[in-house]
Formats: sequence, C-alpha cells, structure tokens
Amino acid sequence: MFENPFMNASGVHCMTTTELEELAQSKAGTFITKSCTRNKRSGNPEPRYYDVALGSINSMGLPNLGFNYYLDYAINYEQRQPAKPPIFFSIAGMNTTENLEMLAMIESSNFKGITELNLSCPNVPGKPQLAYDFDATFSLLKQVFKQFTKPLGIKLPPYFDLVHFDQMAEILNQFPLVYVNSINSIGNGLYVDPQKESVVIKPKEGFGGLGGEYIKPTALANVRAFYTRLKPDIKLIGTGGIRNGQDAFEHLLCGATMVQIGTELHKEGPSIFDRLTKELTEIMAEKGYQTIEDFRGKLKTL
Ligand code: RRO
Repeated sequence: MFENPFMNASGVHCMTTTELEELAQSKAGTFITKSCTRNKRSGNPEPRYYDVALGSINSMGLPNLGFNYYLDYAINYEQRQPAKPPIFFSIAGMNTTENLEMLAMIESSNFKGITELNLSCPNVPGKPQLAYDFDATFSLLKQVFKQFTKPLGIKLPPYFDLVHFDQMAEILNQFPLVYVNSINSIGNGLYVDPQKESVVIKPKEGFGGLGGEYIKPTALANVRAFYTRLKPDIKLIGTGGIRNGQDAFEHLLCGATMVQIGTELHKEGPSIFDRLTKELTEIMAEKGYQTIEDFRGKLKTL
C-alpha cells in the first residue's frame, strides 16, 4: 500500500489546507495533518521555530486550526482521491477527556485513514510529554481502545534507556496499535547564539524541541529498539534526522515501514520528496535491492 515510504512529519508544512494540498501534489507517498486540539489554538509567542546548521529548535506550542478544520479536509481529500494511499490525521488533546472526545468523533465520522495520537508534544508550558509517564500512557491506551476501532498509531518521544524501551514495548504490545512513530523532537534543548549572547526562540526562555541532523542517532536507536521489541503487527514509522536518501535507507534498515521528514522539509519545501525518492532509488539500485522489503529491518550486528 505504501510503495513510496516518504511523508512529512506532523507539524511541518501541514497547518493549512494550502500546505496540505502542496504535500498531496508532491512526490510524498502520503502525508499527515498538524497535530490538532478540539478548538483552534494560536500557540506560543514568536519567534518559535529556528533553523540552525545541524537542525532546528522549535517551541510552537501546538498552534492549529482546530479538529474540525483538519477532519473536514481529510474527509474531503479522501472523497476527491479515493485511489490514493490513506492520509494520516494527527491529534494531540490537552488531556484524556479531549483525546477521547476527538477519537469518538473520528470513530463516528466518514474518515477512512489512519489516526496518529501524539503523546509527545514537548512545548506546552506546564504539560509534560505524556509518554514519559508509563502508567498514564497505559491507562490512556486502555480507555482509547475501549471505544476506538479504526486504525490508530502513536507518536512517541525519544527514550534513552534500554529498560525504558523494554517497559514501553511491554505496554504497547498489549494494544492493537497499527504503528509506533519514533521520534518526536528531542524535548527541551537549548540553542545559544554566541554573537548575540542570546537564545534564538522566545517561548520558555529559549528551550525547545530539537530536530534534524542532531537527532538522527537517537531516532535510529528508538526505531531499532522498538522494531526488535514490538509484535510484528505494530509497524514502525521512522522520524528524525532524515536529510537525504542515505538517512532514509538507514531508518528502513533499522525497521521503519515509513519515514517522515520534518526539519529538512521545513528548510527545502515539498520538492524535497523528489530528491529523496531519487536518492533512495539510486542507493537501492547500487546495492542491487529491488524492493524495500529486501532490506527492511535487516540491520547487522557485530
Ligand atoms: O506544536 C509544537 O510545539 C510541537 C508539537 Br505538538 C510536537 O509534537 N512536537 C514538536 O516538536 N512541536
């Protein structure tokens, strides 16, 4: 179904229907909407996203045009493009009630695509990333799957400890998730401009989620750790540090089924998907691989 593994990472180039249509018309295999809340939010004060040489730092604060805006777009897209691969719809409620309410509305709607529950937004002041609380994650997923029967994936923050991979995988394996998306930005980094002797984004005294080249090894570790721990029906989406075909190849080798592009899509725009597709195809041809299945997950150890 997903011959082309490339898509945007939620948050980048997917806030408005204009941006979403640009993704729809790009070489991406499919695309995902900006994480939304029940009602629209303006997010944190600007500047709140900053590109740096090795990546990006953001503290957007979940600005979005509201649940109905994205659900209407997604359903309309499906009706216009019934033959296209499924579209992904991202939600990030501020609490359990809001998440369950949005899921109930998706459940009873005509939406046929895949829902992504974002458990890892690092940028709403006072709200910790839910998936760092293992008990709260288990309890939320229990409630979610009591009512929700459509395909559901979750977006996780990065973990940095093998025991945490074990514990989270044990929780996730109890649920009929269709995928796990690793990773969200590495939360609460701090970028310093030495000339100005200043931080570069306004919210939270300059603290924000890191993306891009900085985070690729952490992203690959998370994809690999979950690929080797989750039951095979839970697929992996690999996100983090993909700037070229080789980075995508590495994510696929670690076990990703799809790969998402955030920082580099923000820098380059949707034409990046032409370049990435071409570069990955070239690498596969050089290595003599006909399909992604020939090498997916087959990372060697020493
Ligand atoms: O909007 C954001 O600040 C944001 C979100 Br919801 C997220 O999941 N990840 C991120 O880096 N920024």
